Amino acid sequence: MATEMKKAADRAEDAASIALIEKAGCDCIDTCFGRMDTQKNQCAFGTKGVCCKICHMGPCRITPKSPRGVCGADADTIVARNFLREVSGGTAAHSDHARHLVLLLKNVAQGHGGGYEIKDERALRYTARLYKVEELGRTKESVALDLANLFLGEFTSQEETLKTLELAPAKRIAVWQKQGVMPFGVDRMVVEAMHRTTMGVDHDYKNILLHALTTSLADGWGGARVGSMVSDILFGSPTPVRSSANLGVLGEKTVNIVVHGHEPALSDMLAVTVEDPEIVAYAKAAGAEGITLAGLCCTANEILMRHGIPVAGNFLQQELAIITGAVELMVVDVQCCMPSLPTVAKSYHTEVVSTADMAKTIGATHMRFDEHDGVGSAKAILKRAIDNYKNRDPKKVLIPKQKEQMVAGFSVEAIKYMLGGTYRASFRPLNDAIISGRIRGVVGIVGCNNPKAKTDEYTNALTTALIKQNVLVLKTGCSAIASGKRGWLTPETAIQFAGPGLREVCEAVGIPPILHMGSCVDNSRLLEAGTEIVKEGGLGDDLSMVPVVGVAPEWMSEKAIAIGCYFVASGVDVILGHPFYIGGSDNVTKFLNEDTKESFGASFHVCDTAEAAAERCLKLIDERREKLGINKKTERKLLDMKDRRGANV
Ligand code: BF8
Repeated sequence: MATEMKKAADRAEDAASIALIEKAGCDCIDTCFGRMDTQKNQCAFGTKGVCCKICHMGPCRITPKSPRGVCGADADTIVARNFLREVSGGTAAHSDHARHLVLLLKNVAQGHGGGYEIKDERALRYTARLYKVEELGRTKESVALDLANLFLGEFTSQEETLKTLELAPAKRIAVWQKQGVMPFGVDRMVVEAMHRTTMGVDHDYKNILLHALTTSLADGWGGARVGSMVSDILFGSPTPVRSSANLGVLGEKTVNIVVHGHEPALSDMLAVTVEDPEIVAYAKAAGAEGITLAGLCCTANEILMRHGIPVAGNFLQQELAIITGAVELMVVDVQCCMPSLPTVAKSYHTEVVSTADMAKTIGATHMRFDEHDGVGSAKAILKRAIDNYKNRDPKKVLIPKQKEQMVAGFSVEAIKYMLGGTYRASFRPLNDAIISGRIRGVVGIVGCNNPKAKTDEYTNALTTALIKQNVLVLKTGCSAIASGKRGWLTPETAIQFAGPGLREVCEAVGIPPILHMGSCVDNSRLLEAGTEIVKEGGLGDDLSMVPVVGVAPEWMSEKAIAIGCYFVASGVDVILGHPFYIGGSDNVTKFLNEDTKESFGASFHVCDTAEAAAERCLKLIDERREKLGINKKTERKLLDMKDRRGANV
């Protein structure tokens, strides 16, 4: 038993996950942690990116003895092609998510929104002005229709580059033009990526990698950015909201419904409908005290930011949520939903319900979500969960007590208001704090969990080290949830560990030193924040000059690769906790980790520990401060990994 406990404690940082990994062992449940052990001798060719199965003369594997595939492709071509396909997968995921939202906006504008509405008319009109869509004196519906049609063009445009690119600083656009990476429509870019990488087309690794960067820009300055903007219009722009995080949010005596996935249309409707008196009465009639709706992964972030719905956990807690034995129903839509969920659920009473026709899993009940009748679909799901409450077996229930308070909802607009007040909303105070050195720089920590590493450990250690060094940390995705689970997303908690300059600014403004900015799609908000800093002035005229860095410590998804690429192509250095599958090609590795510095002003870096990543972040920030001539305005110390009491962070 002692050995099992140690193993569980090595797999996750938070006590709730540890308790449930141990319970999984007792209940004989196969989880991703155990499967990681089974898979531990993972394919060395895949890891290096040198396995090619693009045609059926193969699969070919590159080794010193066989340096070319049957067609003659070398490691550079094969590694670059595999990489481009991964970037395209990530871009497609974010962008298809955005497309669904744009189509919903169009339906709402045409009067058949099925219970959805334009919740944030101010965001609609602001966005219309950004795209030069006439809005003065027009109804919100007619503005929304024009905007929706314009956004659909961002997917289908064949000959014009994306309009959303124009939201970037002028100097960055000039870099993209010079490098030839201005994307056309998202769909064209992804199709072209598949064409280029099919047998016998693009063999020049540099040309292939430039298309990877082009495709990623169609994500960050296309699909993802459009997704965040339309979400704000339809569901409301996030503003700071208090809630709680970790599996302790589940109720002992309530019907527990966990919503998991990414697209906010269904989850937002569930968040609204769960308060419907008819549904509340239905739950009480079933013997429950009420309903607890909680989120997992990025869907959690969407409804947390807009409704304060509690977060059950991040990516590696999806199976653990079911293992609590207290979840009546888990709703899944698209992305990051493990195919194992219905198998885990078989040992409990939990019903897994899939809702997107494009995302079905054997063993899950499929209840197609009909956006034309959003309320009806949401009510049907909620009632199904309530009907399942009677099947909960108290002997199988373990709800951990961990439930930390958190504040989320820091959209760029909300940060502006916090910094400058309602009438002078502006990034000026942030720019001034960076220039004076009270804030050393800004780091975006993003991305997933990965069972190759101890859940949340790297992410949280890095966050701690950075705020100690007066670095403001912006977070999205499962990385943001990691801070929430640690209890560090309130203005009162992490601030004790912040350096004096950062602390002073946060206390004056009333914000935490770690800002939860949303889901993975909302990484585009980090680019938006960087652009606001550039526009505000005093920190250079391009993103490649601002003292900002991106880090993906525990990443696992193709989406993270696309995000990393659009950050680098936008001039923001990116640190990875573990490398891409590119180690089989020195040329590809050099292109991404060195050459892009010359052409785009930023590159990838790999740091396998939080300490190394913290040091690299500070080095990169200080280099930019030096170039801006503001590095001497603050006392600089190399990273001290001890806190004020001398304890290791
Ligand atoms: O899109 S951070 S594990 S949930 S991929 Fe997935 Fe990674 Fe979480 Fe959201 Ni993003």
